Amino acid sequence: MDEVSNIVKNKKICVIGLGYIGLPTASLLGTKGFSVHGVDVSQHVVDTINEGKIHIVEPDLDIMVKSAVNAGNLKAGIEPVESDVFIIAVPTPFKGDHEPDLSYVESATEMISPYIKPGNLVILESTSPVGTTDEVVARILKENGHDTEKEVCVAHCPERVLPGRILVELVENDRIVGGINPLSTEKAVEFYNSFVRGEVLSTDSRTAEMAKLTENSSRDVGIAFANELSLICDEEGINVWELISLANRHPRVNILNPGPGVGGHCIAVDPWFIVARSPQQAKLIKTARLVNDSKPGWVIQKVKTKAERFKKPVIGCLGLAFKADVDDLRESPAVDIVRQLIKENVGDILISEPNLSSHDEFELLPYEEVIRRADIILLLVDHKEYKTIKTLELNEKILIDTRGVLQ
Ligand code: SAJ
Repeated sequence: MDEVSNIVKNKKICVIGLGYIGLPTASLLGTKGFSVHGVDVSQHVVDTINEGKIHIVEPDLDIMVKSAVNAGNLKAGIEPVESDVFIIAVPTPFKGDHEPDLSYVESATEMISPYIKPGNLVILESTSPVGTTDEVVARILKENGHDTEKEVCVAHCPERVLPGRILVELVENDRIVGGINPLSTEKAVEFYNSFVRGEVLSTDSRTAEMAKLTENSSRDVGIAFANELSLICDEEGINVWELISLANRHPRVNILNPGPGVGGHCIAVDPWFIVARSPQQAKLIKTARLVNDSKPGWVIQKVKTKAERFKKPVIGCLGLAFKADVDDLRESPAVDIVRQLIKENVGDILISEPNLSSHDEFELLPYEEVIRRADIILLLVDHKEYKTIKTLELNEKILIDTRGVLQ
């Protein structure tokens, strides 16, 4: 690895998109001695980073950004600069009827195109439908006059980091690297080997794209199974948490946890990229998405049924984030549930989210106050703070625990 590091050290890296993947990647590379230029469309994001500060919450990211900026190895701007390696880390959401929206990938590719020279390596890290690296990124570069057969290498290396553990996983996780041709694969593998401690596995770009979608679909299908079990157990009067912990004592069974639905910008999105291209074949993957997407509606119905017992019910909602111990509300089922309860005027809604100090839309209260004042306690996220709540404190209150924290 040292030999490879020497080859790529001092190279210039341009990272497009300074969000949850781009910023940690840019700052990590900066602290490894690369000269990194980060690009973001938001002037606020650019200014924040150039001050050595961060605009997202992720453990230790502030320290890493500060150290890369202070060392002079990380600068941000709204335009790219000439570099040796270009990393595209922009969002790939879906639009309309769950069709992939590749407009950010397209505009990022157009944006870097004037700065690309022979010998450069372009890497797409954004999670993408099969074919994107070749049919979108390489195609646009070719249309702009670049020779992607021999002179400019293009590869996909999907990010696989878990929010909350991004900086650890960026270095420790194995990476899958797939080029649009063998030379591109070789160059991209060499690059990742210079800063990744995990194994760098090589394949072609289409398999790399499908591998990432497969990982997240596999988790989505697993969670859908757990969520379906929770509905069955509710009908049967069985505690699903006890059931799963018993079933998981089998040496070859490992059931995931039910919850109020699947959130975040990855697992609730990526399986649709497979369904969009293979609608006839991807039956199980699509059904899992529908099962998980229907869970918030089921939780809302549960709350409404319990609320009927009260004249003016006070409903205490614990948690807004899409999962435990993060401040990220993107695609959060908890937010959808709270919003709907307010919209339908189901009762007085009190909300706690210990990872946020305030929120534009919701008034946030300390969770102790929410518990004290509520008739119905709706636990939506398994934040560590809530795990310290003693069930005795809940007295006669009605508990709807979607995460099995207070069982
Ligand atoms: N969830 C459950 N039950 C579980 C596990 C998760 O309901 O047993 C819910 C969570 O509460 C959350 C959602 O699923 O709402 C997703 O959370 P997560 O922790 O499973 O995953 P993400 O979205 O934070 O990160 C995933 C990771 N993928 C896999 O574990 C296969 C991560 O490695 C990827 O890099 C990331 O997606 C991504 O960016 O694609």
